Amino acid sequence: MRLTRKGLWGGIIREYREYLPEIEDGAITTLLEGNTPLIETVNLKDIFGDIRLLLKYEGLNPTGSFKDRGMTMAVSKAREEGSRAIICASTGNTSAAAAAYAARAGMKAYVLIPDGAVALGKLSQAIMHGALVLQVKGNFDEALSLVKEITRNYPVKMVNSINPFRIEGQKTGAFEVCEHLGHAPTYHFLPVGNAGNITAYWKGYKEYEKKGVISNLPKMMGFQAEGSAPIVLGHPVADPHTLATAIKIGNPASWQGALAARDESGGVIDAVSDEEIIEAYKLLASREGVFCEPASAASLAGAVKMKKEGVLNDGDTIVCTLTGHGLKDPDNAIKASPKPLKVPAELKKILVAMGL
Ligand code: AN7
Repeated sequence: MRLTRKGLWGGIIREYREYLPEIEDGAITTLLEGNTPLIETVNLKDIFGDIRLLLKYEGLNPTGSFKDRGMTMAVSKAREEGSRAIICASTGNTSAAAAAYAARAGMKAYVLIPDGAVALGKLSQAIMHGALVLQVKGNFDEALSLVKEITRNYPVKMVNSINPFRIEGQKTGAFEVCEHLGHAPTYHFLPVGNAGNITAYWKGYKEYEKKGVISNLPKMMGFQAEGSAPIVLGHPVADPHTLATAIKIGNPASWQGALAARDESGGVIDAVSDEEIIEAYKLLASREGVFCEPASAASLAGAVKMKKEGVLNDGDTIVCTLTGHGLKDPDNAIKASPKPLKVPAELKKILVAMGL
């Protein structure tokens, strides 16, 4: 196990090559994703007591989400195969990553996003990186069906997480957690949308255990938003709802992967309400100084819920993956917070407003 590293980080393909599908040097397309911090929480003892709680802050990837880990693999492989164009349906973050990595590879990116349901930062990224952005008058699930149809008939490479290389790249998140801790956590909490990431983390943990890098496996704890919780309900949701637009998905592509992660690890797939998500979102920003997007906070909201239900114990080590950066979704941040005070440019009035 590499508990310390020498030299500069080379991105997940170069760092974890022996654990990933083979790939030609010349095809590697990287923005040096990965190597994100595992931040120990220090101000949540009133909620978690003697539980050790750490945050895997994936918002610090190059395009601000965990999608970069999968996208470096998917785009590099597409390039190796000679593809000239990639396509995805997305609730936002996949489109941002696809657009950036396609730009880097000199490829065309087509992204289909649900009209009006993608956070502002993500939309700005896809546009800035030069993707053709198609705002579909429908939801994510409809957009994904259309993408599948297009890739069946045209030479455009699908980079949604149905593409197995996406999962391969994303499993490196689990590797990093093990290296940082020196072991696997007791529980690993994740938000669940299309369920690719929980599938990928579980694959990563199992591979490290098989290779003898770790000797324990975590229980995988996936949380959907209450209005978009097909896996919890046991059937697809035709018209999913949640303010956490990243996980507003009614028919997850990796449904079976999520069930396997839950059942093999002895974990849980459950739901949290939008209110619980916003509470966790504000708690992280205001108490820990860590800003994630609403969907990401479903992981912590899930941990709070499990603590309240008596599932977690003192001495447990818990990791919550914070999948995307808070700056992705400025509208929800502003909505969740008190309005800044407007003051005249006068010292006296400012001092009064400051309570001095
Ligand atoms: C911040 O970008 O599906 O369960 O199209 O952006 O692996 O789908 C995003 C998903 C969690 C859920 N947190 O992960 C997309 C997309 C954030 C996300 C998820 C997403 P999966």
